[in-house]
Amino acid sequence: MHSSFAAPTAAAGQPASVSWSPITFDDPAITYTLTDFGGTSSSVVLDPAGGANKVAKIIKTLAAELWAGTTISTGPNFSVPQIPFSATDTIMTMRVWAPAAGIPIRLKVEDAADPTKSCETEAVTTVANAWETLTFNFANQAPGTAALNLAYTYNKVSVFPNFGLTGAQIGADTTYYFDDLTFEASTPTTPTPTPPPASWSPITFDDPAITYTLTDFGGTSSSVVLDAARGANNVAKIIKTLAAELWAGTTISTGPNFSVPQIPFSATATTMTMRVWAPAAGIPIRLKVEDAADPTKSCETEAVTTVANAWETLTFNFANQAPGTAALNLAYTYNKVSVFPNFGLTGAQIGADTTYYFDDLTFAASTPTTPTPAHADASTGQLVAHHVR
Ligand SMILES: [Ca+2]
Ligand SMILES: [Ca+2]
Repeated sequence: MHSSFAAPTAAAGQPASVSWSPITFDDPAITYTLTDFGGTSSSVVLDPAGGANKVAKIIKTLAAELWAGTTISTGPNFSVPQIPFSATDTIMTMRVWAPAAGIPIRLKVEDAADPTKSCETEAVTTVANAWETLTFNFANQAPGTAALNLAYTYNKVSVFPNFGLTGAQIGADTTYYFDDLTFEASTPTTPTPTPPPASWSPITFDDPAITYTLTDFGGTSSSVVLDAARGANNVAKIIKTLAAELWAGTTISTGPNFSVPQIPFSATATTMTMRVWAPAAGIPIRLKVEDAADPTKSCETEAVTTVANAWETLTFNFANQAPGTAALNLAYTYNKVSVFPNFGLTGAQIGADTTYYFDDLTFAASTPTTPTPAHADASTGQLVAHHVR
């Protein structure tokens, strides 16, 4: 006997209401439903950073409306457990992986039973192609949208990647990842006060407390990737594309406004070193330092690679500025750094995309910094894995 339709369990009443818990996409007891609207295409996938962690992948397609998005639900009728907003608790956080910095991510909560009751707010990405945790304060609703009303039940949530631009305006399918949608309970989430200026330390791309930002210009394409040669070591990968200008490069920053901590140049300490992996020997690598607040204050110098497809440590002496560029001025603040792979040749002149890796940007203090064991990567046998990228 096949009884096709189970009667709605009206008499059974509502299940005990489930209390809110973070949406991780990892609980095997929970069915995560992604409901697209306006031209998104979404699915639950493995974390693009690797491992067994599951995340939501949302593609905003070329055909997407400016308001395209995805409802994330774990219960019936596109619902989630009621989000326990209160007068003092109005914040959710979510981990976001976006293709660029500066992209607005809108989050909307509403009453699953009454779409007229909603609240929308936005946060803006600050890094490209890396996870970051964005904060959504529903006390700061998006302009032109309803304020949070604590008398309402908010038990539905939707995310709108790059809200306000159509797929056509963006010009391509763009892919986002989301994870760990979390309600931030009351231990007051005061934004951490701006810490005192950090002092310079080597840029390793490995400190989980530091957000490494790679900002491309002139036709590079960069990301922080694993160094297959050394296990869990992270490095910066910079592709100088076929379309690149001769001055294409990438700014490496760890602070606001594309900054790094001030580089402590002195009359006797003018040198930085950086580990470089280039596709050929004889390639000029230009390094530029400048004042993050004043681009007219800069100094550029170059070093030339000596090996192909292997790590080497290059030395950049800013006392020897590149011809035609400004000399080092010790009265200036140098707290911004950019690297220009194969400076002086366009991608077209090079004839192909070319890929570089950089790591361990280090200020060489007057006392020579002896390499630490962690940097002893000259054993060439470890390097083979790079060829399989
Ligand atoms: Ca997850
Ligand atoms: Ca590293």
